[in-house]
Amino acid sequence: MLMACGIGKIETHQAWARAAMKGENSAVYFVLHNHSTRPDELIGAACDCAQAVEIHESVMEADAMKMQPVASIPLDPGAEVTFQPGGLHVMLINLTRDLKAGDSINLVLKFKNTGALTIKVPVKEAGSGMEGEDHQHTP
Ligand SMILES: [Cu+2]
Repeated sequence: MLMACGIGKIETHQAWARAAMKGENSAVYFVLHNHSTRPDELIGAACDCAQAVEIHESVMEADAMKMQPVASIPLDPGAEVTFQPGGLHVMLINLTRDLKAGDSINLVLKFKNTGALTIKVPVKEAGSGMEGEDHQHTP
């Protein structure tokens, strides 16, 4: 049997969080990769840097970008799911401190089978042109 790096677990690649000030919202993006042979499911996230953390998806609706909460993300064996500006993201709601480029945060990702996975996420300035999560939530 071939030995593969990271087999049997879930990994994140290319994680980054958007720089924002205390009291604002921010978002975390990454590629989620299920290296395991078992299905799993992302069921939540947490960070001590924000009052609430939710999984969201940005969708185009009648010419306007809207965000909607996503209850969970199913991960088939080998699945890769990309969280990116304008799509899926982990929303950091009401930051309890400034997130400046060069800082890092610890994000806890909660999985149905694997349990909690803590990842270190570098904070970066958002690139121009790919904004999507800057607006406030509409009720
Ligand atoms: Cu959002």
